[in-house]
Amino acid sequence: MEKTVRALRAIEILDSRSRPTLAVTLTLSDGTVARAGVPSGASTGTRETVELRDGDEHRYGGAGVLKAVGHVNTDIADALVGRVFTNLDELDQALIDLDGTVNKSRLGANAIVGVSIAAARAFAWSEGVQLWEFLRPATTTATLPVPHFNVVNGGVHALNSLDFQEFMIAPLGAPSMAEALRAGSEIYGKLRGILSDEFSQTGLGDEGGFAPPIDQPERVLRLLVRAIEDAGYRADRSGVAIAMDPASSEFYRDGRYHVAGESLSSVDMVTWYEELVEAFPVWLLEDGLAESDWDGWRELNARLGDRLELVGDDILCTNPVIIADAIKENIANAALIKVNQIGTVSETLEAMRMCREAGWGQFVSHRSGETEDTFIADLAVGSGCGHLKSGAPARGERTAKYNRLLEIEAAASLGYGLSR
Ligand code: 2PG
Ligand code: MG
Repeated sequence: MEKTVRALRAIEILDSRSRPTLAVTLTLSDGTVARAGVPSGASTGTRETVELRDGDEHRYGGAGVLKAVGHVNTDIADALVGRVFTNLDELDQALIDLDGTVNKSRLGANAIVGVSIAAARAFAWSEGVQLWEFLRPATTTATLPVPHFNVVNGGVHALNSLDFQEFMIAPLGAPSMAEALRAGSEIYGKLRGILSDEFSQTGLGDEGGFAPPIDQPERVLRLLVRAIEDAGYRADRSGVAIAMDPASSEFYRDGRYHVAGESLSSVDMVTWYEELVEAFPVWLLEDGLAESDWDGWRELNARLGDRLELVGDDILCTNPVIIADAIKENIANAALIKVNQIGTVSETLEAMRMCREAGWGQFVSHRSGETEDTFIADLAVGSGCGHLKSGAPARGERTAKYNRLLEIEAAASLGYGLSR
């Protein structure tokens, strides 16, 4: 496969939180045109690659991305246009070399990831295959992932006083993607009713989940179990289970976790999680401890690793170098996978390969700031990783991914779910 880039162009658009981001369009010499929208996070790991923002307070409070747009349209276009690539790795390596920094801070990881995603899509289409087929490593079986619907939002994603950032429902026992989506939507609807009976006001968070005025995680978990059962599903791993992302780096200060009105040590946190897992059908815990608390993570994995999927997000940043350390140190059993944390599709696939070979889970994820781009749906299918989170079963930028999964399901006969 030889591909020549004929044109590359970026513009500044808005993401789902009304902040600027990039849309990138890449054209190949065979006429294939592909576009990518760049996601952006709020609860970011300190070792994520650098998202370049203009810092001009007169535009979007400094959050403009015209510099990153300029880098795509000048430096990157100059380096790629007219050049022949035989695979995506080569193109991604050209981007990494051109940037020349370890954290993609010169050109901006937001500029680079937009080009990488657009290129992956263009290469796939130019080969006449679906994006998920193009992304599938030779050794894996493409699978429709269990959608993890984030139905209650807190932390930095919402204005309520709930410290835990995400409470997700996961139809592990659904027979298909279509039935999983139906379960998510029906439970979301029941939850809306329950919350409107209990509270005079319930806002929405950035990922489309409800943001009720609750500060105790136990109370949210009780409401979720009720909503799952009211909708006619079993609240357990054979039906609909629960996943949580406390995003605990956000409330970790001076070696303590300042959460739900208390100040807890990492050991206290692990004990609390053990109690929650006893009392509720929680099957996955992401960022249960902070990114700098490696000793805490080791303890967490030793005590809960055989009962829970323990996913590292802020602590791993989809970074193959950090993931290699984490595997060696045995501090978790799964990694969150966000393409813009590391900045290219090829490095993301490498991070996923390392996890797969170590027997670790890979949980593909959106960001709190999203566009209508559906790349992650194809990534989750092609990698066969079995699960994906893309927010609530509501709001266009979230449902775009779930609807793309329905499209894939309708067109190809693939299995659904986690094999583990
Ligand atoms: C997370 C993500 C996505 P953000 O913490 O997992 O849900 O949030 O994009 O704000 O980092
Ligand atoms: Mg997270």
